[in-house]
Amino acid sequence: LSAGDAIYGSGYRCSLGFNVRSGSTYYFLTAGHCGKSVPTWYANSSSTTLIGATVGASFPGDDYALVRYDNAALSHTGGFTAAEAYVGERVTRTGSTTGTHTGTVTGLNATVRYQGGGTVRGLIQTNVCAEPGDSGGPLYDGTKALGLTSGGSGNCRTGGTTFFQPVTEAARAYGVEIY
Ligand code: TYR
Repeated sequence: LSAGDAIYGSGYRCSLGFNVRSGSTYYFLTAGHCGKSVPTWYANSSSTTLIGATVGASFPGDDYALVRYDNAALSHTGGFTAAEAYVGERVTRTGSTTGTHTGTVTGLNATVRYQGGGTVRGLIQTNVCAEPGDSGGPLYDGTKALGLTSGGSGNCRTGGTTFFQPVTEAARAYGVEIY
């Protein structure tokens, strides 16, 4: 699996953020609000292809989760290096609902209070659109891994504002390396 692919569990669909590793154990990062709701992830909506278990999730406050690859038959493509986003940076987002969209970083260290509960701090703000199901998917600049899709407003027809969890903080929290 690779960045932006659909992941399924407990009736939810989210998106894979970035593949990561600790030694020879492979995982991926996704959104914390996805991980909080789903203990076991599958690669298909019929839940016949296991990916693995959510082994950590942080939401609210932050919005990141760690999922282990428990199915050795699955590939886990890399190619990214973790980096910090900067204001004005041209960025790209990929997700399982709306595919790939581009835009610009418009702010850093944003605080968002989501409807339905939960305030998340320290987010990257962008004018890239996203929609439900894109959550957890990657924000990147070329091969620089920047963020995980958290939430926002608008849509990919009229445009939107989307907030992202910085990946550096998530990788540090779990002691894993983006590759
Ligand atoms: N939070 C949404 C999810 O869980 C993702 C999303 C992002 C939704 C931006 C709307 C939006 O404007 O999939």
